[in-house]
Amino acid sequence: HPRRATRALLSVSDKSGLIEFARALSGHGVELVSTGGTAKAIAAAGLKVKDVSELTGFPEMMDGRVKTLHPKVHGGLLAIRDNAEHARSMKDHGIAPIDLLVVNLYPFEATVDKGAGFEECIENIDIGGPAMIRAAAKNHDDVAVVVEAQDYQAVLDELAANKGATTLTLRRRLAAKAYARTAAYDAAISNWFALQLKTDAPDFRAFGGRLIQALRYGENPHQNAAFYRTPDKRLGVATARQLQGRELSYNNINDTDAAYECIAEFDPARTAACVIVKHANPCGVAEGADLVTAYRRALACDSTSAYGGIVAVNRTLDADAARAITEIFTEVIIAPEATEEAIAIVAARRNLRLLLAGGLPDPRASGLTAKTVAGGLLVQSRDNAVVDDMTLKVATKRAPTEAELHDLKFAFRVAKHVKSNTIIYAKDLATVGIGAGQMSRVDSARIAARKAQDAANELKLAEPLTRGSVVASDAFFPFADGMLACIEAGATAVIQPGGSVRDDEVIKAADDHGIAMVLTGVRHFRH
Ligand code: 93A
Repeated sequence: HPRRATRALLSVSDKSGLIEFARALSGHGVELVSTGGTAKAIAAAGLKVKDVSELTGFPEMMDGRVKTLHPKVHGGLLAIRDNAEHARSMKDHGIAPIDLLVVNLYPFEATVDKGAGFEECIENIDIGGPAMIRAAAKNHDDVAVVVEAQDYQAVLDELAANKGATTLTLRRRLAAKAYARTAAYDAAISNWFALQLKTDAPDFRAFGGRLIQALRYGENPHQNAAFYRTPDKRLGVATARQLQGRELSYNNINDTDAAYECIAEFDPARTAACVIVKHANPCGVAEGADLVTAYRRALACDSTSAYGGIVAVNRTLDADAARAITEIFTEVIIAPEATEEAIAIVAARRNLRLLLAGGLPDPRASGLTAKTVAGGLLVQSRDNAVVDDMTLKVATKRAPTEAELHDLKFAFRVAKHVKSNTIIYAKDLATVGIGAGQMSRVDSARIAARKAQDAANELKLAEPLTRGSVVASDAFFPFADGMLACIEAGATAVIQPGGSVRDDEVIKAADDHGIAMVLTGVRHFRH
């Protein structure tokens, strides 16, 4: 499929490298056709060039808005060369083939970046350029399309190597690039346009996202914010349907994401489960025979913090669960689906947001997460490690009982979704104490135990539920002290990654107290 380049149409805003390229094309016997400014530049260099208005029989008009939008141009780009009917149309209408298209677009992005006003940005939306690029790329069997100066040399190399012809391989590569360019160009226009409606929203085009909505404010009222959707189709807060309630805030979205990512760890075919999140950390997580039981058990862990929280469930939200959840002030409910009855119950709380995600995301799926740092972006693969896939190693003399093992896995599953340093006490597949975000693991262990004591006082229990619980730590215990604090709170079994230089010391302390300890070999830091 080599194709001789006999006629080239050049129409470029960025004229760097143009003259050298045009001269080399001329040298290969390629006829040059060009739009106004480009033709002028080529002619000024002493090269022969035909003006596109000579080709179309129409002047460029309306401030250049209409210059190449003509069948003589688009027919020349789109005609299939070895199609008899296309050839006849070309002959009937005097359309000459264009074998090489060289276009770079009006500098829309640069115009926005330099802070130009509305009208100037609009005027820099290229119409004819993308139309020609898309036409030539569609017809890449016969036409080569170049959208940036970096590719001039590759074309010249091929013409030199193939007696003035291009190969299909190069034309396909150029076509793929051409569509990437027009897609990015239109994305830039649509993002800019959306932001015109809310001018103080930050522009995060760098993330390649599409604006979902400009938010009222960010983490605090003096910060501007916007919500973008990325090409990642993961089910969750960005893809969910909001059935009712007030507009989501920045913090709502962040917290709802934390809740839904955590609940996705609980396979709905195995168990019902509920997660309550406050300030991006779970404050109660529980499994149960049904959603309402799971919710009540999750709530019991820390009912004080649950006020104004985000509730996520892993099965279709039913009426009983909806009724229980709406008993206290809740900001958001997110579920895969909801029954008509549950939707009606939630509707009585007009401000409460109800989001239906359509399903649960796969906790094992790969994907990227990003976090900004000053002047940069930190990108990493998602933490998609799941405790069920880990090889658990018993490190102590005593192995955990079956009940302890179930609770240990439950606690480690939750620990993945709590900010480090994380200590989770669990009993009967419910959290009974959560220690989050402390700079010292010992503090997390103590805070979680104290919160369990508070819950016991509120529920008028004789002793905190940490008595006879199990405990999970998101990372290894650097010293025995953190684990000893857990034992003091009443934990009988421990799950942790292991790998500290003092593992021996930690394991010996566990053995001294008759504690069972399993090591996962996998860490769940979350900062
Ligand atoms: O305003 S346009 O969208 N209308 C057109 O018909 C058209 N054809 C080419 N802009 C159009 N172009 C663009 O003109 C090209 O994409 C290129 O960026 C620019 C080159 O113009 P000149 O050769 O006059 O400098």
